[in-house]
Amino acid sequence: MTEMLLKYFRDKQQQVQSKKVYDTQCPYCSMQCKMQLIEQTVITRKKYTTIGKDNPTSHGRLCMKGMNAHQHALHKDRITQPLLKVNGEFTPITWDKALEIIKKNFSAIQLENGHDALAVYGSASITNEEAYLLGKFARVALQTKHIDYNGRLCMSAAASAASQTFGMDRGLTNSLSEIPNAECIILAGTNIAACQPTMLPYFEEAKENGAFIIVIDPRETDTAKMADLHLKIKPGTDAALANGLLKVIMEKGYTDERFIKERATGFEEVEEHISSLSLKEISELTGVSIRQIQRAATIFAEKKTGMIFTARGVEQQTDGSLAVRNLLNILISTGKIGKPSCGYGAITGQGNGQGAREHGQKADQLPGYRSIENEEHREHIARVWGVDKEQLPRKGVSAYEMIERMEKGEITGLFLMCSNPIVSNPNANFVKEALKKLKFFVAVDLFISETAELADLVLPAASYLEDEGTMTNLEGRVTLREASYPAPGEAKRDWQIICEVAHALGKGEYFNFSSAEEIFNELRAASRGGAADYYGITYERIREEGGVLWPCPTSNHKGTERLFERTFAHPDGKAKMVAVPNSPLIPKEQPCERFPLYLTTGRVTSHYLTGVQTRKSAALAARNFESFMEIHPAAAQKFGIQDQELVEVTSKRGSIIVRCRWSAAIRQDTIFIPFHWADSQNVNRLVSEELDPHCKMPGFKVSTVNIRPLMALR
Ligand SMILES: Nc1nc2c(c(=O)[nH]1)N[C@H]1C(S)=C(S)[C@@H](COP(=O)(O)OP(=O)(O)OC[C@H]3O[C@@H](n4cnc5c(=O)[nH]c(N)nc54)[C@H](O)[C@@H]3O)O[C@H]1N2
Ligand SMILES: Nc1nc2c(c(=O)[nH]1)N[C@H]1C(S)=C(S)[C@@H](COP(=O)(O)OP(=O)(O)OC[C@H]3O[C@@H](n4cnc5c(=O)[nH]c(N)nc54)[C@H](O)[C@@H]3O)O[C@H]1N2
Ligand code: SF4
Ligand SMILES: [Mo]
Repeated sequence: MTEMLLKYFRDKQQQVQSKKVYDTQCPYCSMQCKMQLIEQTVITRKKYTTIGKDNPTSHGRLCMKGMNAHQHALHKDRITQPLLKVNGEFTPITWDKALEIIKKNFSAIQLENGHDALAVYGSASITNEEAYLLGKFARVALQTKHIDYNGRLCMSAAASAASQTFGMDRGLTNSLSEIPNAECIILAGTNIAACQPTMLPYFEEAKENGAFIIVIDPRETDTAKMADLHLKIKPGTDAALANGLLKVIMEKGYTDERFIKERATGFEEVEEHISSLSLKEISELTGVSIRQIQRAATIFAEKKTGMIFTARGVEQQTDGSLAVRNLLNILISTGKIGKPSCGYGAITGQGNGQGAREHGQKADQLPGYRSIENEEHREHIARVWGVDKEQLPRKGVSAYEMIERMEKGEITGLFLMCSNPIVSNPNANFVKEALKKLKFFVAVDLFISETAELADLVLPAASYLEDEGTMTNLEGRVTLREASYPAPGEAKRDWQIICEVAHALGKGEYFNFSSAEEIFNELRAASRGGAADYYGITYERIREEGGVLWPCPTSNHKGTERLFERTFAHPDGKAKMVAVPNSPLIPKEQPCERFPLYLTTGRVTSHYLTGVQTRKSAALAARNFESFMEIHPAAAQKFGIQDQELVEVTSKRGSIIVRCRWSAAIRQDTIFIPFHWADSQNVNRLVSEELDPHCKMPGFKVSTVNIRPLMALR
């Protein structure tokens, strides 16, 4: 090799060695995998790679979304300045100007239409500090009762079920490390292989140890492929299937009498109700054979240890909270809770789906999982905040109900942080029209999302690479996302934005924070003594221990791995069982002549939620660049639809156009469409706006539709 070439390679090596490493956590799901962004500078070009980092939950694993997350954060479309809409076009303005405009418009709206005319719509993708601060911002800076968040569409059914049955809602009652020793595992409406890929090894290990896995899903997903028994249920009938399982358990004498007597109330009512039901009817209703119901119930009951996991398949139903409660009835009846490898897991969705549902973003909630209608709770929080208890607003309404109030003109101003409701809410055409009616709308986002497009003012936020704070993962483990990458342009951290708006509104004295840690220390005090008690958790401890599982009431408390070992969290210490009807009082849509098929919706591995982030990631978008409809070939043929053909899908509420994908994995009476795409591919244009009366969760998983080949339209 010539001297020149050698010199070239030596120089090149040196250039590559100018390398920076940034710690963070994945911006996507509830596993909150720890990761590092490696920035290599080669001459003037920067090259990025994301690698996993060891931690007690995902042990260094990453899935394809995590590995490519930096592609959206570093994307050229990130907004870098506040943008004001002038004559229909976004124009960059200064932060000072933006804050002045917010003050002027928010004050005018509240003067004219009252305090509650302003709404705040938050998110479970922001940190605990930000979720906490947003709740405080609504109650103290805006003094409005109208605050809710995207977690309403996600965790509300499971949260309501666990709170009612156990007296407390932490997604997993046991730590993940107990899964490998469970002898039977029921996975109901959860597609872990696609949605929490780095959690899958826990179940694979259980299987290697001989566990019997039962999957309940209308589709044979990659998760269902792992099952020993797949119950290919008719959408929306999980409550009835759980009744069937309970019937077998009760009639075969598999109940744990002692556990029920000592630890639960309501068993007799459930038993009486179950004895009035017919297994044959349940089998017809659910599409699951009597033999399969018997087999599933017998195996679950006979094994010494067993766990049940649910996710949105069971929960995003107009009877989702009761369906979950009925699955919890099974755990209690068989005494499989509060013991090693026995318990429940509502598999949390968003990165901070757990923490963001505990500290006051919900319409009826104050920090520490307190109630805004409870006088003692109000007093505690008023004291921490230094305000008069009487000044704290009362409870507001859920996310979709706030949108209904926008449509009615009762809510005329909106502060939206980290969500894309015109793609993620049901009945999307209505949602878009409602948001258009607002007098003044501020959106805080990384990008001009489909919803931000409608805003009067868009504020640029920092991403997961740039914003430090705590995130509570699906185990209930409070983790610390270290993040030091510089935010682009004038983008600010969400907590800074909240503080600055509060200052502009003259409420600065309650929002004097100069770091996320300072906010966390106030959150700790606010949560103290509440159901979700973080008081004993500090940044220092999280750094040392790699995360702390709540409840953790004091600094020498080690955190709580397994819940309910001796008592449940209700005042009498007992779990509350409840009799659940096979079908809800307000019936779900049923296939008819006009709309002959069930539509169910959900996710694919390569995209995240409304796709604003993952559609900007070249590596992820390449895997699925457009939406699709999964349909059984036999059903497709009945409708004259070829594989890969474009189809129009229509419901009572609207229609969309997507490509057809034949797949024998799905039931013949059901089609599946993911919700990661917008506009003419936005499946929520079709989805019913009916809500679960207990928790206000929309029924995303059951609507009815008609389909036809697009060619036939010509
Ligand atoms: N790749 C990816 N991962 C994600 C997300 C993402 O968007 N993409 N989002 C994150 C978030 S916020 C969430 S909430 C979770 C969601 O995680 P999951 O709830 O696991 O995901 P879904 O695809 O919505 O639904 C799960 C399964 O429910 C099934 N299902 C549909 N209807 C019914 C029914 O009536 N009964 C039963 N038993 N099953 C039914 C579907 O076929 C699907 O396989 O994933 C998180 N992880
Ligand atoms: N049909 C159907 N609809 C569903 C579901 C379903 O299964 N079926 N699932 C529901 C569920 S479980 C969920 S969780 C919801 C989610 O629904 P959304 O909350 O609407 O979804 P996202 O795509 O996460 O929207 C987040 C927005 O915030 C921006 N963003 C990302 N990070 C940050 C940040 O750090 N700060 C700020 N300020 N902005 C940021 C993103 O660019 C994006 O525009 O959708 C629900 N909708
Ligand atoms: S999407 Fe979830 S499983 Fe995948 S890397 Fe991110 S946090 Fe981990
Ligand atoms: Mo979610």
